[in-house]
Amino acid sequence: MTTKNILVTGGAGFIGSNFINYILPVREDYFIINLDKLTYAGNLENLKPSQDKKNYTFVKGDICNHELVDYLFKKYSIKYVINFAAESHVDRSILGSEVFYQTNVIGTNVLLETAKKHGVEKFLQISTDEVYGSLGPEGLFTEATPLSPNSPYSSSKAAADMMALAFHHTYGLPAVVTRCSNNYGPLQFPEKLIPLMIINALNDKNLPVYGDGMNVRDWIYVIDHNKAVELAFENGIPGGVYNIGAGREMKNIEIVRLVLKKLGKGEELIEYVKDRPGHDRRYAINSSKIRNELGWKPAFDFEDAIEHTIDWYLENRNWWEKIISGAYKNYYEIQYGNRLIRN
Ligand code: NAD
Ligand code: TDX
Repeated sequence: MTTKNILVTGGAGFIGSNFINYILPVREDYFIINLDKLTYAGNLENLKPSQDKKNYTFVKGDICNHELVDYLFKKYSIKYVINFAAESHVDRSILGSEVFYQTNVIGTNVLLETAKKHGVEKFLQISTDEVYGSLGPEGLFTEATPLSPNSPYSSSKAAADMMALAFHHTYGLPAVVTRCSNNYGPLQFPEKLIPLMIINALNDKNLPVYGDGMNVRDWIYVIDHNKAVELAFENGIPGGVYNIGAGREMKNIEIVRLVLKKLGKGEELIEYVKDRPGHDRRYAINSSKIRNELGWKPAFDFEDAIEHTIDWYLENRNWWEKIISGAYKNYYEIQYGNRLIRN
């Protein structure tokens, strides 16, 4: 068995930690070096199932630190990269964009330059459907849809995607880009719609719905995303882009009502608040390329997986109570204080 030494960045966040916990038991040929800065969104508790595994190690550090990244490539003879690391929250990018460009653009550039220098065999850039901008009521994003990002977050992700593809075009770096829709599942940081609504409802706090609540997102269970990541990493064609989506469009208000119903809470908790500036109206993904070329399809039914997700937050109060009583409190006050609540 040939071992693949893979630098996984951002592996202490929501999707990255789910990826590591999912992949290590099924891929004994992977040795994962998880490089994560442990920002507010990084949490080593997420990695409890993996932390003692022989084929796993953790390094606390910044993907923008060129020296450190180069040292890790040498030390672990890294030939593969999966770049999950990012500042990932749109609302935070609206409050302040600098760290988004730092990590998502400069950090990705450091990884690409170092990967080029060390002759990596695959560089997977984890991206998002938000790079395509916003859809009207009809149509789906395909890989040919022009990039038209609207937020500081999505513009930084679009820059990183284009850089990865430019490194393939110019230097032959075997880079692949995946663009996934909105994820949900265990271990998602409570700033994102679904965990925020679950936790507020459990605490009998108002559920802040932006604008008219009719914005649409296309939801995918995080393990389905990560299975697609595994396929794109193993079999994705260098220079290729793969959209990932489960075809489950929901209006935000439908998600909020569903959460309340499952928790047996009343709709009087819903509070319509001032809209997110520049709020994209609708995202929806055509994922036929990855389905046809790489044989991926989602395995989880939305109803079951959302129920499992809600149960996970009910059973893991300790995980999120620590978060919401810490630095997150300041962010919540700024984001949902007088500035946002009601027009
Ligand atoms: P997250 O915010 O939960 O986790 C991000 C992780 O990156 C954290 O562990 C954080 O500590 C780490 N990180 C941040 N800056 C870093 C730096 N400079 N150096 C090293 N580590 C750093 O994000 P997530 O939701 O798990 O998203 C992971 C990736 O997937 C991101 O690239 C995001 O753009 C993309 N994505 C997310 C979604 C979604 O619905 N959450 C959908 C599509 C794509
Ligand atoms: O309190 C809220 N109220 C509300 O109405 C929050 C946090 C969100 N919303 C709305 C805004 C969006 O229309 O819910 C929708 C989902 O919001 P987020 O969870 O912030 O996700 P989104 O902005 O769609 O971006 C997410 O999906 C794509 C991730 O955060 C990105 O990292 C990913 O690239």
